[in-house]
Amino acid sequence: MLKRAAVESTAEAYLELLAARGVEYLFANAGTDFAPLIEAYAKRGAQGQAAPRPITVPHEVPAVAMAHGYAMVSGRAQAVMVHVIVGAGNAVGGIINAARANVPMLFSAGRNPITEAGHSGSRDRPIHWAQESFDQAAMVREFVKWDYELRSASHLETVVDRALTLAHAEPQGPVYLTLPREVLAERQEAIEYADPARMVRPGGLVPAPESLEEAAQILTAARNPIIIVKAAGRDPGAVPALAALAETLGAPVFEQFHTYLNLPQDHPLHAGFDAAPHLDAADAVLVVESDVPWFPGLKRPRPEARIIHVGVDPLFSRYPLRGFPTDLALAGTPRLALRALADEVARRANAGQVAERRARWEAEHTRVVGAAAARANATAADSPMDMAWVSRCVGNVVDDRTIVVNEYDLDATQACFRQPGSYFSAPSSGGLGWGLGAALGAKMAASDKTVICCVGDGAYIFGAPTAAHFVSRANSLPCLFIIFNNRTWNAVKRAVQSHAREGWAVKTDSMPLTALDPAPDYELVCRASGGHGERVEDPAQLPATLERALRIVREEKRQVLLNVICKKP
Ligand SMILES: Cc1ncc(C[n+]2csc(CCOP(=O)(O)OP(=O)(O)O)c2C)c(N)n1
Ligand SMILES: [Mg+2]
Repeated sequence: MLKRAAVESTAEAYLELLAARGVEYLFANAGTDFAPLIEAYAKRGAQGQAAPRPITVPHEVPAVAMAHGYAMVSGRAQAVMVHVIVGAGNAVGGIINAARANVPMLFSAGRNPITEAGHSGSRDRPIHWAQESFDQAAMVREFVKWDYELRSASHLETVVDRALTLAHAEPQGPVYLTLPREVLAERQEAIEYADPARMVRPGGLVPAPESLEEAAQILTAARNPIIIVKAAGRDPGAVPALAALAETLGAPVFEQFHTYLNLPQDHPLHAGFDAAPHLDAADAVLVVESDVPWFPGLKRPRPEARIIHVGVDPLFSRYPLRGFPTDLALAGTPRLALRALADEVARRANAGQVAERRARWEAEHTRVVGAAAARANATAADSPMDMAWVSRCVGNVVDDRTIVVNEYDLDATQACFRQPGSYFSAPSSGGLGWGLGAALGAKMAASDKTVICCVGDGAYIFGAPTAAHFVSRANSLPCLFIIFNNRTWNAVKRAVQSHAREGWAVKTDSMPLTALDPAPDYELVCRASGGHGERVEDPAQLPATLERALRIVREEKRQVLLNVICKKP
């Protein structure tokens, strides 16, 4: 059906169309390039017309991370707009994260006025010369699936629909649209567009039947098949499919470097988070949505082990170098591919063998769970606190209505995540500063859930905390922020220790460029935006403090920050 809507400008037509296409939010960090858009928002606000809700995010790092967090929970791409090349510069790390995590996003930036005079919107500030670049999209082109510049209102619908369709098509990821000010400012009378859209993303993909048969043959012929998974749970529907496959095969599942919940942690075939000790014994390895299933330089499967990769892009074609052996690659939507593979396996599996393996791996599950608990309990009285103990205490307050966003220091082995879509950790691209914004975006997408954001002290600073706490208060997004404060960039310190085990830095106990001392009173940063903030030093008090913090978040609907003082490594 063709819909016609009266609008005053291209900017307004853009808002009309984004709303019609289901884009609920525009996370924005504005500049002079926004003038026509802000004018259009004001007009539509005054007249009660639909538009994506504008969210002011006063730093690009949390702005992009919020869109990331929203999409990772809801599955729906949102719009982000930043100020020309300088805003895009601040946002690039977040775009890299979204690209590597396959999170859909409509990333956009204003483009400096093109003309020096003669148009409404022509240049009228010194920045309009200095902020032009030869190729604005070049800055992010390697990390977006598509980029384009809106050149005229006449192709607005095609451009917006293509942007959103491509972002949502697998492998999902960010797209980039630049919006020149003259184009946004152009006067219009109306926009006509198809409603609903006539451009849709492709449906799910199932691997070819002969590939599924071959994979099932390899897996059922193996005596000791194992499954390594990292990010299948990006689609919550893949979680039961993976469980079905593991059960049919009697194979263990290792969540290796996992960024999503892939299998409930209390599933008896959940064998923990480290497959390395089991690689020698494995004669078939099924690698599911996993860019890095092991480190070849440290520990790899035996050369004769058969290796199968499953994923929407099992070759990770955007990675320059990735040499993991691949005997078979099944390209497909994990939810469908794993289910289809489970069906093929069921036709061939030997029930006796499956039962024997299952019993063996269930015992391993019990052992792994017990060992994790013992590790944490052994440190329960340590002060400053051990991160295993902090993780255990946080894990204990997680219920089925909780989402945890983890940037670094929560040790997931100490918790028991069960619900698909309840655990998210930082993308392996590691662009720091993701956690705070991702948690706020997650809270926006799931307002009925409790969101706990676990960050290292380093990650917290990278997340532009004053901007994040501002957004939390301004938009009523109460989250519980927990800083695992070791006053150190321990990841960097550990890298030095393994680089030169007996080197100068280790021997002299001097580690320049890794300390975050003297640590700020981080709790005050949250209080400055109306939140509750506490420093926690007593390990015995932590459980009660967490309960109290959650009551404030849930009942008073205020954000809380706990600055948990941990051992300095
Ligand atoms: C934008 C960016 N800058 C620098 C790094 C390098 N880096 C990786 S981890 C890390 C330290 C993180 O510190 P913290 O959050 O305190 O966690 P910890 O290492 O102490 O566990 C740094 C600086 C990065 N990943 N991203
Ligand atoms: Mg730290």
